[in-house]
Amino acid sequence: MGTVEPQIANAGDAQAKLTDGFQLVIDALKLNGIDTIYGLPGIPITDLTRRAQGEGMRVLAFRHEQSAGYAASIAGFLTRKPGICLTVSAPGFLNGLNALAHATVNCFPMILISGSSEREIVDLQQGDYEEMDQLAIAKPVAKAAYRVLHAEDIGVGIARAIRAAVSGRPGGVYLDLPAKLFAQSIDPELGRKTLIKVVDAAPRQIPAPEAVQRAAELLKSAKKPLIVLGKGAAYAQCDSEIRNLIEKTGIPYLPMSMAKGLLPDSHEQCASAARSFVLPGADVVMLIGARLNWLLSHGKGKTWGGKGAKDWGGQKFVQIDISPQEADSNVRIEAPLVGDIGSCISSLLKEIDSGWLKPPAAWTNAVAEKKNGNVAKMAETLAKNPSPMNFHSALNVVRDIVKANPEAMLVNEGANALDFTRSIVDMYRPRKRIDVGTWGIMGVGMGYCVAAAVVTGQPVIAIEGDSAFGFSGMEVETICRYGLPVCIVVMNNNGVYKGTDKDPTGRDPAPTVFVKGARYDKLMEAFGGVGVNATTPSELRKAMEEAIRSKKPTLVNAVIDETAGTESGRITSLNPSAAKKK
Ligand code: ADP
Ligand code: TPW
Ligand code: MG
Repeated sequence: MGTVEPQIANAGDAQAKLTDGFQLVIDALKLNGIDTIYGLPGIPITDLTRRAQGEGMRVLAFRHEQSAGYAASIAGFLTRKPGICLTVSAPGFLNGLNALAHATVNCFPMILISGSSEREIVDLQQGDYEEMDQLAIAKPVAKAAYRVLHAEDIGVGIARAIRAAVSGRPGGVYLDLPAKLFAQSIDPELGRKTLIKVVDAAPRQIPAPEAVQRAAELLKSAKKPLIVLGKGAAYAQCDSEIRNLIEKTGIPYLPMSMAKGLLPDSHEQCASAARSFVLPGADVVMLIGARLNWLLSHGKGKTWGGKGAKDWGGQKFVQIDISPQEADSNVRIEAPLVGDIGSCISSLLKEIDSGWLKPPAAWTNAVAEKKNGNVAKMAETLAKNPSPMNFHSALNVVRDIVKANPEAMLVNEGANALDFTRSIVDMYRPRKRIDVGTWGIMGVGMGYCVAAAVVTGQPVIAIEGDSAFGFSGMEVETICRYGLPVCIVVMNNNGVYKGTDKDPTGRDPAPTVFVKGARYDKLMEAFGGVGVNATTPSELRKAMEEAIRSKKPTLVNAVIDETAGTESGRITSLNPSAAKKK
């Protein structure tokens, strides 16, 4: 770098011969294979959206930046390329920031590009239009954050943002583009030379041989081994290596929610239905792209067979992760294996090929027995047809529809609507299930639907709590506008968790309840989509089958027994008041 001396032209130069900041941003993105922008126009980026579209990029405009941001984040997860969210300054930026934080927390590569106001005025706090020091605000929630002041630095800015988003542990990157930058003129040839095509943005990271050996030895010593697959394993896109490892070793495995389908949930080694048996029972656990955070009870406590809430259960851990800092974050990791999952598993397979004995039958049979018992119990519950419809009888339908359409994407958010779907609806292919992620966040739904449809070209099924849906519900217009094959099922139980709470004073509705008998289907009809009110499993089945067949945007208002849910779904223990009641 540094060989080119770009000349920023003065006003009055022959405009036709010059290029500008807008163009360089578009050229830099395209040069790096980025062809889609999720955003919302306004000063100073309206022309950027127009010109990007004019240059053949897909520009998907949302009704709220948060949805655009969530769309970009999940596009990053699905494609391993940074998802781009484009917003206006201050309020638009802040609306997008939630998704940037979400991307960082979930290890999804994303770039939030926001226009910003005039630096001189912002820095002196003189009160500019939408004045805000966005770079400073983005830093704590971003993996990296950059600002570009000169047109000739656009190439570097975008290259740095891409590399930061996808290399090592992926995350959210903020790129601040002040209004003045877009109009800066520059000679096209000089401008072109400043662009950078990023080479090997997410390099393979080969594990150290001694770390591989240590991990293999620990696994070989196990009497009751278990593999936990996390969404990092789904992200890594090394599906056949993962399948090979699991089938060659014969170790039972547990998929975290977004790792479901890496191997079909119907696989004989899948231990999902025996989770509360395998976690405390295992002696050696290999984590593949899964953190020992709250979703795995921090690797200790009663879930893992520990005596008290914070006691170690006695398991020894192997942890495959690209982040060297992840090991020992909660409990001791005996065999950290740092590298990209594909390389780590290939190396492990070589070690294991020589002299691997399948785990003792006492263990695998016990797991199978537990699992079969639980599956049979669940089948009984699913076969019931209560009136009104409940989560189980509705999700029994969704389970069949997903089985018949294994390529379809499944978006899922809510509390009971999330927990029941995760346990009842089996997944058959990798990266088909996308949900609330590490934070258990509400509001990802419709943004995820748009990105899933656009990125995969497959039908999308969204199972949404009625509260969860409300966070991004206006994006049904976006779904209709782009004519996306999305079938939304709102599990309508009249509220957050349940529809039965009352204000003790009798004045207002309780904070957890909504309008009774609301018809979310009518919202879809307002924009030309198909709305269906379903009060029975057979009505739900017919509506979903028709939605998949027709590919028309569809919203099914599935009327669910308002007493059916539990407070906080499966995580009641984290709810302070509920914990006290125990
Ligand atoms: P889950 O919520 O499914 O348990 P987490 O989000 O907690 O999964 O963990 C994902 C982990 O995967 C992160 O620690 C991240 O560093 C790791 N990871 C992401 N991509 C890769 C990769 N290509 N190779 C190795 N580890 C990865
Ligand atoms: C951004 C807190 C967790 S789950 C939930 C809320 C508000 C909604 C549950 O009701 P829903 O599901 O969707 O109707 P169901 O089936 O149990 O009735 N704000 C954000 N994220 C979270 N997680 C919350 C609030 C919450
Ligand atoms: Mg609800």
